[in-house]
This record gives sequence, C-alpha cells and structure tokens, in this order.
Amino acid sequence: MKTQVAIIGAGPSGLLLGQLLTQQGIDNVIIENRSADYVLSRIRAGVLEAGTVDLLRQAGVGARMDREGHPHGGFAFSFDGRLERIDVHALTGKNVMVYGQTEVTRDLMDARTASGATTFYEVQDVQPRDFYTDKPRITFVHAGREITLECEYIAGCDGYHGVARKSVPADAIKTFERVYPFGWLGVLSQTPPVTDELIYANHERGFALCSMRNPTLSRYYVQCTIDDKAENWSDQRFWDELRTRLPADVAADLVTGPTIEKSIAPLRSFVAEPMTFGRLFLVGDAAHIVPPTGAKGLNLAVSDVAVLYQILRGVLLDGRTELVARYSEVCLRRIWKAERFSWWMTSLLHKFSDDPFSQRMQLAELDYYTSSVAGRTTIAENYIGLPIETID
Ligand code: FAS
Ligand code: PHB
Repeated sequence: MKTQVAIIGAGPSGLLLGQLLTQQGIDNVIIENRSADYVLSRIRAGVLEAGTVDLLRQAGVGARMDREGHPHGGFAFSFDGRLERIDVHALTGKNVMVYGQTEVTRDLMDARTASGATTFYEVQDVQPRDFYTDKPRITFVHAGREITLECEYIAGCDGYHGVARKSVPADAIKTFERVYPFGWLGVLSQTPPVTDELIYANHERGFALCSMRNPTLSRYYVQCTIDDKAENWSDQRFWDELRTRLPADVAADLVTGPTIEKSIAPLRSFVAEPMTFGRLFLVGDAAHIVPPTGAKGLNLAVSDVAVLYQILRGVLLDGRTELVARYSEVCLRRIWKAERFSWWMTSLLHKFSDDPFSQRMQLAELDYYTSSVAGRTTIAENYIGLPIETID
C-alpha cells in the first residue's frame, strides 16, 4: 500500500493534518489503534484559541463550531474572596471559543468520511520504519492482515503514549519533564454553568476551575492528590468541595446535579527535542504535554499541525525539501512559550504546600497581575494564543 503522508493517530492532530492535506490533494492515510467511538469518548479540552478557530475554518470544519460554539471575551481569576476578570477581547481584540475537543474531533471525522480519505481504526502492532531513508514505511496489523504502508513522510500524531516517539533512537532525542504533585478531578454535569465565563480559582484548599461545554452542560475541576481515585468522590463531596473553593456569591449560584463523567487527569509538563527525525515528524502530544491550566494542550497540537501542513505543502507540491529542517525549530519556539504560560498558571493557582509564605506570594502575584494593565495584557495575549509563524 502507498501514500504520500502516513499519519499515526486519529486524534485532533492526525485528523486535522489529514483534512488540510486532503484539501490540497496530498494523499494521506491515517492509522489509529482505537475505535472511532473510543476516540470520541475521551473528554478533554474545552477552550479553542483564536488561531485554532481560524485553522478549523480554513480546513472547512468550522461550520458547526460557529453555530454551536460559544465565543468568550474573557475569564476570571478568583482568589482571596475576590473575582477579577481578564477582559481578553478588550486587550487583544479577539475571543476564545468554548467548543469541546470531542466536537472538534467529531467534525474532523465527519469531514474525513466525506472526503473518502483512508483511515484504519483498531489497528495493532504499528511500527514506523526506515524513516531515516527516503523510503519510510509503517507496518501494522488490521483485521488480522499484516499491512506495509509505504510513504514519503510519517506524521507521529499518536499522543504521549504513542509509538512514534518511542521509535526514535534514544541518542537522537532529549526530553524535558516536570510532573506536578497533584491531579485534576473533573466532572461533567447536565447543569447550567455557574457563570457565563470560566473561573480559575486559587484557594487555600486547592485549585478549582468552572468551565462549560454549552448553556446546559458544565465542566468543573478541583485539584486532588496525585494518588486520589475518582471513586473516592461522591457527587455530594465534589459539589461541597467546589463550593468551598469558590467566592461565596458564586458558590450560592452553583446548580448541582448528577455527574455524567468523573475522572482524574495527572498534570505534567513535557517536551521532546527535536521533533523531526529524518522523514518522521512528532506532532502534538507525541512531542509535548502541558498542564491543562493554561488551556494550551489541544491548541499547541493544532499549531504544530499548522506549521507541518505548510511545510508538507511546500515539499510535496513545490519540491521545497529544504523546508523539512524548519519544522522543529519553528514549533519549539512557540511550544516553550506555551509551556511557560501553562507552568506559570499552574504555579500561580494550585496548592503546593501548607507554607504560608508561598500562599501569600501566590496571592500577591494574582493581586499584582490583575491590578496592572501590563499584567492583564500579558495574561490575555498568552491565553488567546501567541502568533503561529508562517513558513515562507
Ligand atoms: P491525542 O492523544 O488526542 O491523540 C493521539 C491518538 O493516537 C489517539 O487517538 C490514540 O488512540 C492514538 N494512538 C496512540 N498510540 C497509537 C499507536 N501506537 N498506533 C496508532 N494510534 C495510536 N488540553 C486542553 O487544552 N485542555 C484540557 O482541559 C485538556 N484536558 C486533558 C485531559 C486528559 C485526560 C488528557 C490526556 C489530555 C488533556 N488535554 C487538554 C490535552 C489534549 O486535549 C491533547 O492536547 C490533545 O488531545 C492532543 O491531541 P493529539 O496530539 O491528537 O493527541
Ligand atoms: C475544560 O473546559 O475542560 C477546560 C477549560 C480550560 C482549561 C482546562 C480545561 O484551562
């Protein structure tokens, strides 16, 4: 079997790259080790940067997002009994879009089905091979049949636990990691969100986040211990803890109900350098992970795709093979700044210890940044998303 670009992974990275390449007439095949339903069942990101919204529209998958998504012009920090809004739209001229990753993935899957491009789900034993030669290939098993997919380039869009990064020789890659000493316990509930915009809460008992998917579907998180289990948290315990961590007037408006999803996500910062290995590219979570505090994970994956798409279009349509060498350097410039913002937001909002001085430093930092135009501006320009470089 032959294609121009072989894509490992049918998450947002792989599907968006596939859609953009297909639009340009560049043949591509996606291989995914889970079922499409399983991929859609994962509850993940909720906030799209302005650049992500633009790229989804460019890819022809923005129509339902524009109908059902919710543009947000700002969000708030709550700390020390206060609620301080960051007016992102006033400070940047742009909005973020609240539209769940599940819906983005569904829209991309529908577009791929409509395009007729080839996707193999529920594959096994995926192995990228010969990517340091000009004839890379991927071997895998699908429905009991061993398949060799010959290609010109491989995009490893297979996430943090995928095979692509693990296939790179150990001496060719350097990784950087910070594992945080806590997790996020997240719930979905068919209840109206407590406020119209997101609230990121610093509280002496720990972090909390009030988010949403739509006016009748809320998404809430509370910081929990790293070894905690979702089954340790009854709905009542969760709602009581969330109320405690919010300002009283906000907590009074909280509408509770049965949770329809409850899970704990670990928090880590992770970057692999470089991101290009011969004709293999690492994309999205395969190359980097951020703590979700800055709402950057999905959006960083999208910005890698934006860069790789431009490069592959130049290489495969115009013969500009020199562009391959630009991928890693361009992506990492933006990745490290998003890692910084995500690490900073996590450091600012979570409880790391009972040390009273550290807690006062967090409150002073929040007080300074929210009471200064410069402080609010730097937060707003990072939250809306830093510029994505174009490849000339
Ligand atoms: P993904 O992990 O989404 O997709 C990789 C795909 O590759 C998966 O479908 C996987 O099944 C497949 N795959 C893996 N190994 C394979 C193999 N060997 N062969 C074939 N296929 C293989 N980001 C935010 O912005 N906000 C959030 O609130 C947020 N919450 C998150 C919660 C959790 C629990 C997790 C894990 C991540 C969260 N993220 C969040 C980050 C998340 O949204 C990612 O950034 C986003 O899914 C990245 O997309 P991909 O790079 O496509 O990776
Ligand atoms: C979410 O809605 O899941 C969400 C929103 C913003 C974040 C993290 C998660 O920073």
